Amino acid sequence: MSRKPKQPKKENNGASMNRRRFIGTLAAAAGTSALAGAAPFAPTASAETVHFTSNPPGLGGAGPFRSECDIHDCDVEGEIPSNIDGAFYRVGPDWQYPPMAGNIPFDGEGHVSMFRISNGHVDFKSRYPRTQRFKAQAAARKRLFGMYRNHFTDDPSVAKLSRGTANTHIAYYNQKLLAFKEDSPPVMMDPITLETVDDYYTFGGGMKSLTHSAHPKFDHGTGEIISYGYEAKGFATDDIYVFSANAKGKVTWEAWVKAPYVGMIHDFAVSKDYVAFLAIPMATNVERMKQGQVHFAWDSSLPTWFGVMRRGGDGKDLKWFKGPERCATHVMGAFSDGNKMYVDMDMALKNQFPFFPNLHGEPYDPKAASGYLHRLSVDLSKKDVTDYNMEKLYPQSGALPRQDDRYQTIPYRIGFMPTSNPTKPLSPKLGNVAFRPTNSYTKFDHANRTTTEFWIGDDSSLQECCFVPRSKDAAEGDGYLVGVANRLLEGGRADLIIVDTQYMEGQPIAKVRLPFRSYSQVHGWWVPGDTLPKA
Ligand code: V55
Ligand code: FE
Repeated sequence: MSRKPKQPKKENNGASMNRRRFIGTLAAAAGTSALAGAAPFAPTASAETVHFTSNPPGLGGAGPFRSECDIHDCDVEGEIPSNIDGAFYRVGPDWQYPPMAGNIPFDGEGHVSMFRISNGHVDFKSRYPRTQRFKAQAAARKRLFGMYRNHFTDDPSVAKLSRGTANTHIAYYNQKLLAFKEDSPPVMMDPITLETVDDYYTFGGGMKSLTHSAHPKFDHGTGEIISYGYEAKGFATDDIYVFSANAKGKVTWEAWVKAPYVGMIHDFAVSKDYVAFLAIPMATNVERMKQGQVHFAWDSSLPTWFGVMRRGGDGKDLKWFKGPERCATHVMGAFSDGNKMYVDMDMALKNQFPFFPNLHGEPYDPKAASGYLHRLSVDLSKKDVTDYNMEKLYPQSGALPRQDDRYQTIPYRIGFMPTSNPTKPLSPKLGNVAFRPTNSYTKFDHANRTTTEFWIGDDSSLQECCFVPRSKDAAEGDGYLVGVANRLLEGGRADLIIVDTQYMEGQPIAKVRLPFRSYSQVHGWWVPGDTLPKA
């Protein structure tokens, strides 16, 4: 089936908008919930009117932003050292049109922003990637795609288009940005202008998978990308495609393997010698999809499976090791030592996504959804071993762990993660909030299992951070963290925060003040200025 860009015919066969309000479920990290209830609306309103309910589901409670904008010379409080030169890119969902009732924050159109930092100055730019989906909806002036990863709910006119929203992660590869959604191939963007260059990038046809993960890994030395797709032969297939491509876009290795069951495989791990996957009980549920629901439901009766295979091999050696019900989404870092493979992930007992339903009707349990860093490991030389090992590394709870990305695929020592410190005060000014904001970045040193913490204060919530090396050859973890903070007493207005990793306990060295809230990031990526194309 060809999914090359094609504009659908302009026809008016979409269902009229359902204006019923629904419960807006938000990110676990910073959720509040809106009240459900029927909202009366004027019967004279046209079905084609673009109108957002007061609270469509947005990550972190952010409403639709929808503004593509440029700010030349942002307001900077503090001083940005001149050794910070590069671009911080971030992406997150930002509804283009009002979502179908019951849809979830993860289905908003990807919106990419860039903070270009140089000589103490910051220029900001934000653009929607022109996905096939975005272009079709813009032309029709309405929503054409239905529920999260559910093609059964789409307008028939878009059946041949890529459903990808490019809303999850962004990375720099071969002088271009790639914006990812795990149900489709990447969307390629120009790193200077943020214009979309290719709405369906397949490594020149070299990538055989119909999907591509949001979490490729990069070999810092060679620029090689190592990546995969799940449901790789199409909807609800148990095929995983693993591949690598050199720094110039040529696929140099590929293997097809099978998943133990069909479900979300959001991130993976790559070491010098091995590739590892964790299959979690977030199972693809075709029956529910046919009833108009989202792609996944959490099946607590399923085990987890940790699969390890040789990197560069044919995949026949892939072995799945069993574990109990757990939710884990992101890899901080991974490494191997001879026959032993180690993968560090934040891990929780139960479903961490309030907006993905529990199959057996259990209510969402925020305590069981709290993630803690765990080290998963197996010794591949022990032929009779059937289960993987799991060690809890630290007491801090959090999500979205990162590392010094120069250490992807090789032994690493330093990691970072947004956390919430339960011992810090909650500002009475925040009112009676039912949640504790994520207001720390914790630095983890695995060499001695120590931590240091940057705490932003009780009136802010922090999004994911990215690490910026102090210089090209700075020691591991020596540099800065960049990340967006929402100021909760200012309607969530956004500041880019810059923290020195040697002075985690101090104040940010600089704050880049945006005059608005913006959308919430899922993931971000730092690109050193000397590797960017000349403007
Ligand atoms: C994640 C995010 C997604 C998704 C699946 O853990 C998993 C993150 C923003 O979309 O579709
Ligand atoms: Fe992710």
